[in-house]
Amino acid sequence: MQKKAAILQDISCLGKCSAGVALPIVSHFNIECALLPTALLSAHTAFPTYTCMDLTDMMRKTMQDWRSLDVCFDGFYSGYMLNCTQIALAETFLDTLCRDDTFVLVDPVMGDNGKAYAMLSEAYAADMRRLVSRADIITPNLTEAALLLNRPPKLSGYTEADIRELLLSLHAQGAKCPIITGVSYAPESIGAAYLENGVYHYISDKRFDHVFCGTGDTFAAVVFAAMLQGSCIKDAVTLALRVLRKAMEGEPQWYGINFEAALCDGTFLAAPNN
Ligand code: PXL
Repeated sequence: MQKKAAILQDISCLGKCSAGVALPIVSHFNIECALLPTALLSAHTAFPTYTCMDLTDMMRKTMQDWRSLDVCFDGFYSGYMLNCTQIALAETFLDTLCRDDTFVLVDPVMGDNGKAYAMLSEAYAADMRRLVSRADIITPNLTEAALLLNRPPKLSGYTEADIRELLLSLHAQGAKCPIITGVSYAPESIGAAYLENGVYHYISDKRFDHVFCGTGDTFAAVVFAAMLQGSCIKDAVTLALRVLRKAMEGEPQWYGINFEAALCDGTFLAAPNN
């Protein structure tokens, strides 16, 4: 049976992130996607100007409709959400439209490069802490890991011991399997560190200097889709890093990475059970 995934993300009409990245990637793994949009933006928030429509009411009504249709999802992946009400709706979604064995990935999108996004408040971070404790996998970057732990974000200078401590603290706070992205111990490489059954692992790939909105969304979408199709964490993370490398080779595009190139390269996204 084809797997069904629910994706809670914004739609950014210009720029490559969130639903614009998640839908093509997850579909590429032969997974049927249902999108629950959290917001509609004229462009993502890294553009100098943008207009944002809050879709909280639409989320509530859509969930009512889906419940009346008796739909139930094999996978749940949440990303950019605007407010605490949306986080609460995500929890209700898990309670009413998912099963106990639904695979859950929460990307706690709250900031990047040491800076919190505009929607962040203490209440938002506290509610996000509750949501991440419901997930099988969480994929914070270093800034988001610090925010989840209520610490000031630090940009660089992390040692392996620091990263282990961050992962163990996230785990102690309820995250089953935290994967921290953007971890670099050498100038030429960058990757992801994670805890699996309490054991530390680190996988890296080539580092690129340019920084793009949507990189974390691409990583999370590949890990989500590969694991929903049966990959282990190690294979899913390795694949996601290879996709990022392919997407960042060539000309830098400031509005987003070239994930399409990776999608068109058949060997990149060959999921084990497709
Ligand atoms: O990539 C995360 C993200 C998602 N959605 C919107 C964003 C960003 C990052 O800036 O602006 C609207």
